Amino acid sequence: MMNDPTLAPPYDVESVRADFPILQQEHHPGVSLVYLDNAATSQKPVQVIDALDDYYRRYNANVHRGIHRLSEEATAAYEGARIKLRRFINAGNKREIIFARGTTEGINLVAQTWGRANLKPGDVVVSTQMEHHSNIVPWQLLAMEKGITVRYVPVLPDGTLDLEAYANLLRDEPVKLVTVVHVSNVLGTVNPIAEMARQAHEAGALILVDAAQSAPHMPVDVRALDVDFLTFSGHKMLGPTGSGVLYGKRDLLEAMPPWMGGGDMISRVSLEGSTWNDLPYKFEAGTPSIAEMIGLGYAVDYLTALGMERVQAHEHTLTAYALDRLAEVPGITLYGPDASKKGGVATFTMQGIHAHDVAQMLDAEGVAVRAGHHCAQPLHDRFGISASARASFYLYNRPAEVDTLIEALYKAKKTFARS
Ligand code: 7TS
Repeated sequence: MMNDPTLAPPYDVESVRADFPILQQEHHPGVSLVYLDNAATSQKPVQVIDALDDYYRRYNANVHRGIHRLSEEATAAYEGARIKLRRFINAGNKREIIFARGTTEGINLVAQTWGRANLKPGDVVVSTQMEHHSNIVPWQLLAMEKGITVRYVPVLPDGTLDLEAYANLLRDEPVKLVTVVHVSNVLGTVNPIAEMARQAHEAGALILVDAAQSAPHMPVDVRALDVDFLTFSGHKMLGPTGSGVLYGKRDLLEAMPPWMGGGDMISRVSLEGSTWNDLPYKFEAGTPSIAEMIGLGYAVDYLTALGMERVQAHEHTLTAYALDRLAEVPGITLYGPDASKKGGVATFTMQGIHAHDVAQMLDAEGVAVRAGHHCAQPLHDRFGISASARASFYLYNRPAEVDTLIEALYKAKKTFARS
């Protein structure tokens, strides 16, 4: 019965907002904060802030080491977070949940362990033109080292991937790995990962998914998608910076060599050589981000209690409204597909006003957006622009904030018309 959406209480954005202390403050004297930079990082609810506070006040200790009570409590909370994260993405086993500092580290881990061990000169890795730099540069580094080739699936004018080109690459080239973003941080495009995974596997390739912009905003089920690796950042989903996850299928992770060497990742060390710890610890060298991962566990509790379907529906309504209203503003160009095909991102340029100036003028009105290339320069090159402004939404944003954004944009236009 719990899953019957007709029985769920309506989404109450005001009670969600009440959990976020930062949203209660003024951005400038007399101007309230309209935080629309959620694709960069999310704000944190009091439940997560309190979890960090409680850890440092009451049971701060290193994990997996001490026999004392504090260390046991810290270890239980830290490993408890792993179980929460396993459930959150429906992984089959908690050993498949590798804790990492974020998406960037997750991708680099796969490149440096699986990639180094399995790729040889001539092998092809397929990425796309809409990737964040963190899913381009690690493969370029590997290409310099191993002589592999990186190919990119082009982006069509509507901001979706050219899936015909993708199928052709898989058919014509010795592709060993497809590495693709689930939801673009600029266009908002939701890529058809289950279908892309099916095609990759049919061609004998593995697939790695950058879920930095999907895991915080929609249900993600690694088994339903049938992906080999998937990674995301805690700080974009209400959790602390320095927290994140790399999911990998167990047999793949078992066969991969470790990456960083040090404490915790070994089984036995002698001066002649060492053996490795079991999963997931083989990939978790050194003292990890203990408080941060515990905090991320609380963030997952918060998201799960709200329900990811409801978070997604709320953001969809906001995005559709924002795109409609933005389209009314003269001189605006919007990038990416329509609301039905995208996550909570609205990226635009304004004729005659540089994106940085747009962001600065919005800031004066209390509206925080990001301007620049959003760590996706090849994508900006594709659309022939060097910078854009981006409003990105999350579970605490309300339609009235879209209105504030639009009013601030009209004001910016007026100011520029005068100058
Ligand atoms: N992949 C995508 C799709 C992202 O949006 C980001 C961060 C990353 C990877 C890297 O995540 P990190 O947590 O390891 O840094 N994106 C953004 C952004 O759009 N604005 O600021 C950071």
